[in-house]
Amino acid sequence: MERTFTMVKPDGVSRGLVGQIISRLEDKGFRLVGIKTLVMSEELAREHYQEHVDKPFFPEILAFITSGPVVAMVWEGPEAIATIRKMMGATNPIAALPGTIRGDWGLKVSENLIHGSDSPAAAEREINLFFNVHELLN
Ligand code: D4T
Repeated sequence: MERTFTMVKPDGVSRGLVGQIISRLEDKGFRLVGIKTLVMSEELAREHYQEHVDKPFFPEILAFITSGPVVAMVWEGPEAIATIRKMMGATNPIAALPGTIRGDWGLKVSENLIHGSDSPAAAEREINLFFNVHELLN
């Protein structure tokens, strides 16, 4: 059993794709153990994307990710981190395979619908950044 942090980004929320994204993960068999909606502050965005703060595309990410509500979730299941990354598809939706979330619904790398933790260390850090222990199911 593994837990991972997943977030529907502002484009996915404004396009009304939250329900379909949750359905895909539920249909696969993962268990939703935490969920909340929020608008990310600049401080939270800088913390969340700490590995990207010096990249040239960071100002664009920052403006986008704080531009509207996101839906933050924690999912649980076998190999949840790698499996959900596979279901998300490649970072650039143009390269993402059909059948993946980004491959079916996205066209722009800057608006790629969903974030998912990419390692156990990232999952633990991101879960703790967005949720406290009382907001997650046992
Ligand atoms: P996230 O972190 O959002 O799950 O995306 P990935 O793990 O798939 O990809 P990433 O960390 O390399 O990129 C973080 C975030 O930045 C946006 N981005 C990325 C962008 O706007 N322009 C770019 O050139 C790249 C590489 C998209 C995702």
